[in-house]
Amino acid sequence: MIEIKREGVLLSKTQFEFESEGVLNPAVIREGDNVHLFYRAVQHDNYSSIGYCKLNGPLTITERWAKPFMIPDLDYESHGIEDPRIVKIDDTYYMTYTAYDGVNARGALATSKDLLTFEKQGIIVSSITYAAFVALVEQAGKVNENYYLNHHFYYQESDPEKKMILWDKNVVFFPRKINGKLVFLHRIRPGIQLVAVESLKELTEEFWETYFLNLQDHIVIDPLFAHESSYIGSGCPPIETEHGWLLIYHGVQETDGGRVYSACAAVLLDIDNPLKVIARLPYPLLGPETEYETRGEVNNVVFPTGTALFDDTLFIYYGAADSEIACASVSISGLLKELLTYLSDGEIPLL
Ligand code: BMA
Repeated sequence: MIEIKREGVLLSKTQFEFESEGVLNPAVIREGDNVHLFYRAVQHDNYSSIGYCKLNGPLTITERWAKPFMIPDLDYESHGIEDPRIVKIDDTYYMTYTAYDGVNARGALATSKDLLTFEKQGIIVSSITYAAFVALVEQAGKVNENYYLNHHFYYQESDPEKKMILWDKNVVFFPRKINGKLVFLHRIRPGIQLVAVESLKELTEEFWETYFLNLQDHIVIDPLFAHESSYIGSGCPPIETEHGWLLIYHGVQETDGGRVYSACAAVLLDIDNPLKVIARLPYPLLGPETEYETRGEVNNVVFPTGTALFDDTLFIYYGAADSEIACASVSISGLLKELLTYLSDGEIPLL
């Protein structure tokens, strides 16, 4: 088993109204000696904005804003903006987040050239209804049946009008183009899927219809192990390594005591074809164990959303029990070595 070190809680809620209920799930980007954290700040009524703080090195806070960095100000995000992730591709920062309007939760994008001013680019996932999605996926019939059986609930039980839009969250870009294409992961329960396009303008509803008809070709991973048996979601932006893309994601298990976000497993994806899984860790990298991970706004949650690499040490930042932001560190070479002992079928170690 790989050893992971808890660095403890980094950020807690404050008296400021915008983050009075919790701070969690930060987008993380390292620039020189600094690490920027754009985090989900929750106020009364589960209404989220994005807060900001700056670290010197991986763990020392040197700046923290007393007001939100980004607020929800558009219709599609009227009940909050949640769970940001960030990468830099060429000279542009891509910040993705979940736009929540009180009913629908969909992946949205904002871009920036300087990390200070962001321009919202809108929803980048489909706005298909559950009913239409299920009809397409069922018709194709080649995917894990949880893609359609579980989803029947949303429109049969809760939405007789069949108007509810498919929840598609955890949109996470790869930090560079792959074969000339922008590539991002997204999550339609229960698995993690991948989109590769030359331009985001390609993402029309016609595009998504074809995509859903061939959904099996776009799934990177589905739940496999006990600790992720309910569903999984892309977590931190993939990290480029000599062995492939290292992906830290979250896995959810339904237990007698409720849902456990026994997060942080890892998977290695082929560098040119990230749909190809090279290796996958069969146990959680970090499950909820400490008081701050097991007790909070939502108990038993470790929700990793960003990393920063300092020499060989990978710092993983995560939401702990939907209340605080904590950090854990691991040797990246050690983690890769461990991962390569769990190769997917037919792979040969590159060591
Ligand atoms: C997800 C999101 C996250 C949260 C997680 C665990 O659906 O709402 O912000 O951390 O659930 O409660």
